[in-house]
Amino acid sequence: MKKQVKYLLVGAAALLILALIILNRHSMEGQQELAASKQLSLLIDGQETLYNCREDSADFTTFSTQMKRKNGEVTDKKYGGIELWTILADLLPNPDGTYSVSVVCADQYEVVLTTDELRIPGNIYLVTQENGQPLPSDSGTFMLVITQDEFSTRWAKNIVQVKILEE
Ligand SMILES: Nc1nc2c(c(=O)[nH]1)N[C@H]1C(S)=C(S)[C@@H](COP(=O)(O)O)O[C@H]1N2
Ligand SMILES: [Mo]
Repeated sequence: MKKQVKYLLVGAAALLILALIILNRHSMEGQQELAASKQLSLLIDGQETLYNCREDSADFTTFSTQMKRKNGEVTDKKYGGIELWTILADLLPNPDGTYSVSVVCADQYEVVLTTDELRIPGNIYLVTQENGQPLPSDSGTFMLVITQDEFSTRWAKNIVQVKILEE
């Protein structure tokens, strides 16, 4: 009798462990899917929207530009991304309005953009690829690339949120 109870307990414990393993595997798959789907938090006039970046979108383009550090180093770069204004214009309540756009990074680095410069074609991109590969880890999932600035100081790496406020 006592032996049977023991077997039952061992069996129940084994089932519990199996259930936990399966549950854990599912939640890990969920996190991997989130990372792979490349979501970015947009705060538009105080309201949060999750933007789902699709690299198979027709708006996704590859382009070449130069990274110009303030120390004089110039590096040729090839990125893949979507023009930030293409993304925002679709989501803004008033696409013809004037907004202040602030790009916030994981290290609290913050870059401010005007609607005028965002509207210049081929100027400001939200990039997710370098040389056809995901960005190097220090650049994060999303990075800002500005092709018409004198230096690459505002190429925000590791973007965590874009805050947009109508002026
Ligand atoms: N998040 C974040 N992005 C950043 C910076 C930073 O300190 N933090 N530095 C900027 C500067 S000054 C330059 S020149 C470019 C390239 O930086 P790197 O020299 O580290 O490659 O990234 C820009 N983006
Ligand atoms: Mo820099």
